[in-house]
Amino acid sequence: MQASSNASDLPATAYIGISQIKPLGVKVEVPSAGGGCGTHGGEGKASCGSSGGPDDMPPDIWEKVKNHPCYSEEAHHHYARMHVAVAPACNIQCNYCNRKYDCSNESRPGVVSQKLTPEQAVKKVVAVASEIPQMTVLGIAGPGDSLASPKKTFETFRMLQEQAPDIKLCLSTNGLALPDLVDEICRYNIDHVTITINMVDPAVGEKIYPWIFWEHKRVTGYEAARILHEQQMKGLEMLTARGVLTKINSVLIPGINDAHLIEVNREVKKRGAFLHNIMPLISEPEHGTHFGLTGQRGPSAQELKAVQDACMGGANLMRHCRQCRADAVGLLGEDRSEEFTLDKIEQMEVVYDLERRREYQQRVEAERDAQHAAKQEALAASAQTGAADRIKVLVAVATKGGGRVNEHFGHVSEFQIFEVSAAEALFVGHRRVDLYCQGGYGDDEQLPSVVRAINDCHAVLVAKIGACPKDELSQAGIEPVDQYVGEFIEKAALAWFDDYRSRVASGAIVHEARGDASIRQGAYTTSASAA
Ligand code: CLF
Ligand code: SF4
Repeated sequence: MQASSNASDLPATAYIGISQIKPLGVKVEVPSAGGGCGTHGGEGKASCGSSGGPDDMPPDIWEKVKNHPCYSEEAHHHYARMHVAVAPACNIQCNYCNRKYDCSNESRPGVVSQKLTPEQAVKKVVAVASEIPQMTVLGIAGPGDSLASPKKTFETFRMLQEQAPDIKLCLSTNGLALPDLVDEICRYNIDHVTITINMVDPAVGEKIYPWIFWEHKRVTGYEAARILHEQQMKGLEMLTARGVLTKINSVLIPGINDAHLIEVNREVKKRGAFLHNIMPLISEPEHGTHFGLTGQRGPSAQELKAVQDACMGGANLMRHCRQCRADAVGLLGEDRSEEFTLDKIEQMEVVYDLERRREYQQRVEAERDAQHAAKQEALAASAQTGAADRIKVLVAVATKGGGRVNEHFGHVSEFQIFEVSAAEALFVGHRRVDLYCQGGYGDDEQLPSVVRAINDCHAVLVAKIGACPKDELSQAGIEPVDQYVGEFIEKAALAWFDDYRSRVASGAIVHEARGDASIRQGAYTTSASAA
């Protein structure tokens, strides 16, 4: 195994401010894939990312990701995933986790409503898939570590494969037990595995992991982090060799691993990771975690984006993660788990109609093709106007799905954020907010928090907006835009940007940089997701 510190041009343990981080700009050499059952190794995967499409990757890889909402940014506008909480145990301790809550690796801190047996879990998946034909992926992501309870995890996958063979299987793990279970993962055709890797240097790791449970005893400190690191790297290499698409999740912890995540990105790319998902630490005292209780803060929106941008050129980035619950159901950013409690499933008449699911998904594909064509058309039009300037701005978009500007400002619980330039409109994240519209009336007390959440944006694209929020946004320097109702997002964002540039060029307005924005902690609360 290559020592992580040798591969970096930054000292692995040195802390530098996020503002000092520069984009990588270097190509990392990718070793050829190992043998085994894998047919696509590191180099094939590394050329494509979550925003890639069929033109950016081999057809067999596209087949695996095209309707996986986490592995394809485009797919997440159309397809849903669900998690079943069958894996309660964990074999390590992370300083951002409280055992009473969901696994923070793949879910926000929040109590899992119901832990399930494999039989209950499969029943629930079949019921959800019957009701939500765009639900294409089952993930096991806790509430502990999926591979710390391997019997329950694999039994669930085995039974589901028999009953709903079209559903893709996905799991997430801290990686400690991974090398021993790669054969099982391949046996059940689990094509998507997430490993949470927060460090590639045990000196950084010991600040994140107080202990691991290893070979029947508790190991602490540097040694614990060293073992975990070695298992994670070994597991990733084994998955790559077998052709399993692997995503790496990293929790960005300011002052501990922010600068170091660039090196993590390099190391996982070398080992064939398909995607790297850098997520903000969620840390509040009321979560009862070590970090929450000791005042460790999470990053701001600009800090998160700076680290993500600095990793461009390394492993491809996922930026649309919603840090969802270990029992989440629905599109990313929505949670329909309350509709599918065990009691409710008992009352449901469940018919698993594979044909209906296929027909529905064909209609979704037609919509995606239209979205793709609209984006290409808008880019071509934008190119013709000549991009003499290098202006790049963020815009917030109100959408309820389908990749269109189709939500009222007052009904938004999450804005999608696009970075727009003359050359492209790129999805770069989302911002959770409290609903402005409460029971049919605008709640003006919510407006400052909405402005704070999108304060780094130059405009907000909405289907409709009232006079009061319009004024408040304008005063804050954020342009409310409601003339692109129902348009595909990229097309609308590029069209607005063309107009913006021409106003700047004519001197009608002055282009100015925006400030920072805050990421809402404990993002998915009931009040925000209700309604
Ligand atoms: Fe679930 Fe994770 Fe599979 Fe997705 S989630 S096990 S890869 S199906 Fe997705 Fe949720 Fe982010 Fe995870 S949005 S937390 S990345
Ligand atoms: Fe918690 Fe997940 Fe870390 Fe285990 S791996 S301690 S469940 S965050």
